[in-house]
Amino acid sequence: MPFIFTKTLRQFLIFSAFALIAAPVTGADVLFAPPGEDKVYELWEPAPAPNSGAAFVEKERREYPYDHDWEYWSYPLGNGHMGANIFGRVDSERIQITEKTLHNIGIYERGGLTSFAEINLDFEPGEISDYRRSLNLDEGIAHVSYQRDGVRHTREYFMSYPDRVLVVRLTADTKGAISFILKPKIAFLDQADRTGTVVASGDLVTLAGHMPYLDINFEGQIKVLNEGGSLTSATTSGGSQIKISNADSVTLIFAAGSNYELNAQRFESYPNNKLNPNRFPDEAVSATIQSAENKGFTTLKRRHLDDYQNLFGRVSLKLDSEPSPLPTHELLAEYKDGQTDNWLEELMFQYGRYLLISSSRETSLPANLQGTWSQYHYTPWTGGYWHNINLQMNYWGAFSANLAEAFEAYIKFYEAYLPVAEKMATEYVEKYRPGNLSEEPGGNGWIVGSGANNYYLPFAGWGHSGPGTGGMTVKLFAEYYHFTQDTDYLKEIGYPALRSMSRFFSKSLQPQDDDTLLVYPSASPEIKVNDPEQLEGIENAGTIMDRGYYRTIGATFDQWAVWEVYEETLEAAKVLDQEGSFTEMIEAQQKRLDPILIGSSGQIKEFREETHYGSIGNPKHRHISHLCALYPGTLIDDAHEDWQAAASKTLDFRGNDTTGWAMAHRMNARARLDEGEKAHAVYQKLIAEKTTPNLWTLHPPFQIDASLGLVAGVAEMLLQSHEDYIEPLPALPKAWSDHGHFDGLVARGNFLVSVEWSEGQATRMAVTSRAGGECRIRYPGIDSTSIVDGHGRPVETSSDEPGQIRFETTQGETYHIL
Ligand code: FUC
Repeated sequence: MPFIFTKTLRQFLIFSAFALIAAPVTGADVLFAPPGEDKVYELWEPAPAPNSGAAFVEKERREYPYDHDWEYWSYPLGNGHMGANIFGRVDSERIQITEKTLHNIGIYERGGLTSFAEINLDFEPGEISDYRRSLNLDEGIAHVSYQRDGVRHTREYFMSYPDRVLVVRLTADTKGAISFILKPKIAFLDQADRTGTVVASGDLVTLAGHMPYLDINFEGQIKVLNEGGSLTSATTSGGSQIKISNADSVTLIFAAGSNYELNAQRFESYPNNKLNPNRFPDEAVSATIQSAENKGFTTLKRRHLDDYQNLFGRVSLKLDSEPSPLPTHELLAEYKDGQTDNWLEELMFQYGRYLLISSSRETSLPANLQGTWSQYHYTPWTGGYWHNINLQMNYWGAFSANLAEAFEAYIKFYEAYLPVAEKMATEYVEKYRPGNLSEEPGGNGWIVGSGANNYYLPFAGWGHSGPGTGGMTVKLFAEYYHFTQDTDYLKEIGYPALRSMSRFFSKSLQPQDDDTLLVYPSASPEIKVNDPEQLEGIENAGTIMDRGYYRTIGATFDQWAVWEVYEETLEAAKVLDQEGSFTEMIEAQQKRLDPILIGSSGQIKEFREETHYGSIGNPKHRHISHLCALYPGTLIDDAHEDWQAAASKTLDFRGNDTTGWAMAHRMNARARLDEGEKAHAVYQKLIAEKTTPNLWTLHPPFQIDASLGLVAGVAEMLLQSHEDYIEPLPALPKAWSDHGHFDGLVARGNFLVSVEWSEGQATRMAVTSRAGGECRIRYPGIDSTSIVDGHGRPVETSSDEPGQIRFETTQGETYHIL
């Protein structure tokens, strides 16, 4: 299923962006070093992260705990399964570990992510100088370097996906200079929700325990591999440790696991019968450690780099930027102070790609609300999969930013929860639309509600989110196909998911007197009416539910979701030649949805009964769910200029004073409208107001969605392809326009695209066809350019109208637009 990124493709890619052009084209073996590409993407600081300890949390933000040191200053590493936060300290180093399956009861008593372990490395005091720590994004490696009493000490940290371990390597420029005490702890062992032991024996520390609530058995092991010097281990009731004395170098290998298995049973009942209490992760964790030990540090590092760089290295970017010499917190402080810097904007994009690679891999669980990182006993919002925007936002950028494999984590998750999602759809139809009930298994489609986690799937359609959450989710399944063109996937997974969601939607619609079909019951995620007086005088007003949530009929979000899912289902059916009575039925229904209405203020209405802008709900609300029809949807498109104008106006009304993720959504929406300056302005605001010195982004508190959503946003400003054409530079803001390029972004149809620009105009463009098929490009003046293939042979093109061309492509071939 995953597409393969071969060396030849990479060569094509580098070649295509930077080579040739005026000179005769000689073939893919011509390689030019990309000019000015010797830059290093890194976060760095001249001081260790502050640390008040795991137990020290503040409670300010909506009563959620937060650890300022961890959230602002530590560097995150991850391999999808685990996360590690590195503080880089020289007195007592703190490495905090998260393992995605470790959950306690959580703040809503439906399960929630909890921290796994705290590993300290206690060093002797000494005279420290010349300190530097960094997180190198080109390598996926954190570094610490300093002089202690005249000896240079260096550390490297990486989280390997292929070997499923965290590796920490300590070296010094003087033999025998490395001494420290390794003190691992099970996080929050003083809390009643877990028991466990930490046993140090020889060169190994084992942290093993049990969490009765979900029957979790967990285990972590740390192996110490020293060259030179000696080890002494001690296990006492006060803690277990290994003392490392006078080593030349030390490698620490950490692995962890639990008895969690991803399958339908996880979601069946709550909270009982979740896991098999007689299964223990000991054997698997021991085998992982053994296998990593056998490989040794050099091999582990090479395997990590091969794996990581194959993903990270796919996109090169230059946003008219020069690398900054400043430490990251100073760069950010200056930015917040108004000295905006394109380098930081470029770095945030690449960092978002790094965070996605680190938190979502083919065999891991998906990226959750905090990616894969939590230092908390009770993670804010449970650290779950919030399906009323956050989860989807995590993956919006995956496809265009050339990381489609990251979404496979979610596909596996979906396959596991599907039987329960189908049962819930049946319950839903039974409850609200009993006349439409099908008795067949899966016959009512599937649904997914908002606050899911690894052990729990919520019902959709309560007051705070309508059935559209499932529609917004399955849209990602369609995008996976558009970007990869993987028809086997479409046949086996994508189309069945779309078709089944369409089936559910077809049952949730209620015919109206005016012949429209409206979703009932329906809601726009999180919209509340706090004062019932607001609804006075509004004809056909909905109902105020528990806690103020507003329930209605045919909210724009739900109507859009039905329209979009029908559209994708119809398209997929055509690709697979599966059209028939079902597709005819939904095609007929799609025409009766009347999804977009314009209100008296010229706004896109969020609710059909809405009059002027803001007449229902909070006019400054963070959610802009009705504008999902614009992004990630395709309903508000170039064929509907009036809707686009209304969407722009709605964004103006809503404003940008909002949470981190909500800014990222606005950025994408503005990009879709080709409003480059406005997209850029909200991006700048996200960096200035919601970004921490470790470049994480905040709701607040910390959530991963804005960091991943902005990846989609930047890509959307540079390249679009949702309207059947590849459109380079649709929303290039002035600040980036003098000179820049991108190389390796992906367009629908699975075209790898490279563009160079100068003074706001594309000056070179190359497209590598990864799946064959027709390539269509829209760009002013493109119909008067000529196109050659990778061998310099002219390519025949045709043009339907000015500014557009189309031509047939051969899989694997690169086309240069001159
Ligand atoms: C949605 C949002 C909140 C928050 C939560 C995790 O409910 O409305 O702002 O991001 O998810």
